[in-house]
Amino acid sequence: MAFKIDRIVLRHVKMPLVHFFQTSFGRTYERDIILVEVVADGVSGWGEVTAGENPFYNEEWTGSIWPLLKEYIAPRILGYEFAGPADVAARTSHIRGHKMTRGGLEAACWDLQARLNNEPLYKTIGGGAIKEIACGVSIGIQDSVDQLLQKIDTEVSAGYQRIKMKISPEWDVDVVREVRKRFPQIKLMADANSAYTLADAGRLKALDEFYLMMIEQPLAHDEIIDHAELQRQLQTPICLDECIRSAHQAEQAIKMGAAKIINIKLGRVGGFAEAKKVHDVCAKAGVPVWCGGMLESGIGRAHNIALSTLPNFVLPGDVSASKRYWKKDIIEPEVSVSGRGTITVTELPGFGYEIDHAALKSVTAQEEVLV
Ligand code: OSB
Ligand code: MG
Repeated sequence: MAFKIDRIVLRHVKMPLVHFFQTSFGRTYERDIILVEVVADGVSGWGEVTAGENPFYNEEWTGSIWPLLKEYIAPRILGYEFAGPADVAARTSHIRGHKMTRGGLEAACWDLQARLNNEPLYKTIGGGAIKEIACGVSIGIQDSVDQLLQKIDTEVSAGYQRIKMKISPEWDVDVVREVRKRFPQIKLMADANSAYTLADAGRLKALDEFYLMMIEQPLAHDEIIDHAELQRQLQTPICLDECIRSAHQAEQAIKMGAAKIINIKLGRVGGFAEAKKVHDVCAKAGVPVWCGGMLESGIGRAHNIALSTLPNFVLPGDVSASKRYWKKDIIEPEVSVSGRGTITVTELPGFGYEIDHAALKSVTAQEEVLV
């Protein structure tokens, strides 16, 4: 069904995390998130821009999103007659980078289409092969090893199917050794967020002894060639996150032997249309994928759930329960995870949850309507 967007509402929401989250590039206590609402014929679609508070994961940050949406993206979207959401990304493809911002708008258009069709978003994107999503958790760098062990214990007891721990040169081999000693059986992986270079290959090789499921993005955010070289030296499979911003890059990385597994993040690749292409390229090459997370509010989380219903999402993702992040999420009900570490996909139209407008209002710092 074709649509024409006559209004875009931007919201800046501030949501304190239940517990700080630390990666190799920094610590976050409170999320500053930009939400995008697109309105056509009185029906709203919702999206979330998944960029962080600082330009450290990629070039985007909370402050770059609003001006880009207002000055460059909205004028290309408002009033344009779209045959469908698959055509939205092309309207902003002349903009370099900033795929999370462009992708937040694109994802909102898919949600809009789902609501116009009165069907669940997973159906609109062509998903639905998986109805119960396998969940893992991502655990940040802690102040002490004891604190990390305690957190892992909590999440394993809750039923989560795999544990991802963040590593950095100050928090790696010795810490992973302690985790393995205490939890010899769990599915465990490590995410370095680009904290190493090829000169650290020996140090990374020391992780082989801990039979990790994978090591995620050890080297630079834009360095596929070095990852291929590193993979030749490691037994542990390399999973790429930051490096993969398009299906073409996924194809190249796989061909070069730079990745045996790929983490798909909806925002990082610019939305559902490209995420589906990345998924398909990987499926064709026999490379398993899983859904990454960016500490999303319920809106981005619900989009991730829809994405995770595509058939090649065969590994547990970083999509976990709302309560691990928020005292109160902005959707109703919150995303909850079963005792066997799964999320059941809902059949409600759109992304499958209601916006909790009172909760949303209470965390909104700024709002602007673009027409
Ligand atoms: O690399 O996957 C990452 C959070 C912020 C930035 C980058 C990453 C992450 C996570 C968190 O690992 C995943 C989540 O729980 O949302
Ligand atoms: Mg990562």
